Parts: sequence; structure tokens; C-alpha cells
Amino acid sequence: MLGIQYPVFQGGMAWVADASLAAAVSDAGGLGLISSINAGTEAVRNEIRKCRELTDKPFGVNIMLQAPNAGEIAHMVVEEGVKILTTGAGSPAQYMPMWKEAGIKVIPVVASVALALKMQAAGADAVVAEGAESGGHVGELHTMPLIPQVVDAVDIPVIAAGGICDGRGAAAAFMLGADAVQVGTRFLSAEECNVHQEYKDKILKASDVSTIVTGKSLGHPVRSLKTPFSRTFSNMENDPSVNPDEILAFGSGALRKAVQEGDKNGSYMAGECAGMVKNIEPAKAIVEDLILGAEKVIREAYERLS
Ligand code: TUI
Repeated sequence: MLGIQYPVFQGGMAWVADASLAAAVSDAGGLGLISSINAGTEAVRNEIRKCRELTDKPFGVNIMLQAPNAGEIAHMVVEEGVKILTTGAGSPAQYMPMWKEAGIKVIPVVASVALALKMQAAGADAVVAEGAESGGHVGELHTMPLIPQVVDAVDIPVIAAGGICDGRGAAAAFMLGADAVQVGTRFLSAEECNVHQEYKDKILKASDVSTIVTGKSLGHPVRSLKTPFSRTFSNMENDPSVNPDEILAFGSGALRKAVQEGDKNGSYMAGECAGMVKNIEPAKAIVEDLILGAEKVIREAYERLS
């Protein structure tokens, strides 16, 4: 459907997923994605053009629907001739007719069966079902029960996301019925990933219990690394005397500060599998490890069973 060699999507991580990372993943045979959360609509347009110069392989754009410029981005990608879109943090139904008219493959990220069905009815070509193990904005269900329930509910391909970091996770996702996997956190350690060195260091140092979900009370739950910033955020949320607007102001711009400046008051969004990321390597090595690793453990598991 997408003209890619391997069933591996790179997550469209806000501020992180630029032309450099997306082109490296696409060149390796996966699907690279450029995030629409960047320094404005024109900056994203530039990343799309840059990516076309870096690779002749298919790549896509992820549109974060809660962004103030989501409507602008929705039109810009049509102007730029983007052929693959994923969307997150809402329903893209209002843009669907325009995108289908433009011949775009539309793959919404969903966190429930209900939204998966709604997206299928609206004309989605596939869905990414994302469990709450993911970094960033998360839903309620986790990957293990989410994937098979979405797979059973829809007739379109399902890409599994949330907690998938190596061949074992990818194999597990395929066993749950997924047609492909989407991986975010592991790609933070890619050589071609342009996050601040401090961000990479924090990921490499993370353990199994290094992430926390904050923002639930504000209706925007986000998983990130435990840092003085995320702990303060969590304490503010649990303190009834603190006004929600004050918390939002405290969190505003924090992801950008982490990604670009390695700021100690930044928000280091990451999934639960951050503890499994142990070295910096080319995106190609990550894609190959996911595929070859999955093949190996599937074969071994089959041998154990028979
Ligand atoms: O979108 C994401 N993950 C993200 S977006 C993001 S940007 C950001 N966030 C906070 C502060 C600064 C920047 C970081 N991480 N993942 C896809 C996803 N979508 N996960 C869950 C959902 C989702 C949740 C509810 C999709 C739809 C939905 O309801 C839609 C509806 O309207 O029914």
C-alpha cells in the first residue's frame, strides 16, 4: 500500500521527527515521518522539501490535530504533494474528503476501538493503534489488549504502537495481528536524530521505571521521563490550590526546550521502553534489528512450540 520494504513506521515525534530522521528511516526501508509540530507551518514545509532531497523513498507527515495550526498544515501537505499522512491526538474526519481527493493514504493514530471504527468509516486506509506505553500524549488502553481488539473490529491494516522497541516487541505485535509496527522512543537514539545530546543521554540512562504520566487531570495525559520538571508538574496537578491555567503555563514549550536545548526544565517525552535503549546507532541498524530480531524470535518460539 505504501511502497515500503519493511513494516516499520518511525513515530512522528513532535519537535523530534525532522527530515534527517525521516529520510534515514525511509532510506533503510521503513516509513519515515516528519512531525507537524515544529517552528510553524513553513518550517514543516521546508522539512518536507529537504526530505525529498535526502531520499527518493516514500515518507509521510504526522499531523498533531490539537495544534493551533493543524488546519493550515492539513492544506499545506496537499500543496506539497505529500502522499502518506498519520494523525494524532484527535479525529481528522473533517480533512478526510480533501485528503482522499488528493490521493493521500491517511493513517490516523487511535487509542480505542471506537475511534478505529469511526476512522474506518471516514475512509482511513489503515490505523495506528497506540497503547499507553508510548511516550507523549497517551490514551488509556495498553498495547497488549488494544491491538487484538482493534484488529478484530476493523477490516483495514493495523499498525501497532506503544512499548515496541526491538525484535521481541515487533514479533509480539505481529502475533497480536498487527500488519506493521510504529516505533518512537528507540529512534531517539538514532545517529540521524537531531535531539539535544542531553535528551539522548537521559534515554540511554533510563531504567524500566523511568517514565511517568502527567496531565491526566488536564485532559491531556503525557508520558515523559521522570525529571524534576515532570515531578513538579505532577505535584502541581495533585495540589487543589493550584489553578489548571498555572499548570498549563508551567508546561508550555517544555518539549521544545528539552529537544533543542536539553533544558533541565524541559519535558523529555519517552515511552516505557526507554530502559531498553542502550546505544546510539544509525536508523538503518535499528530498522534491521527490529525486522531480523522479530524473525529470529518468531522462529525460536515456533521451534519451542512444536
Ligand atoms: O499524538 C500522539 N502523541 C503525542 S502528540 C504530542 S505533541 C505535544 N503534546 C503535549 C505537549 C506538547 C506537545 C506528543 N505526543 N499520539 C497519538 C495518539 N492519539 N495517542 C492517543 C491519541 C488519541 C487520543 C484521543 C487520538 C484520538 C483521541 O480522541 C479523539 C476523539 O476526538 O475522539
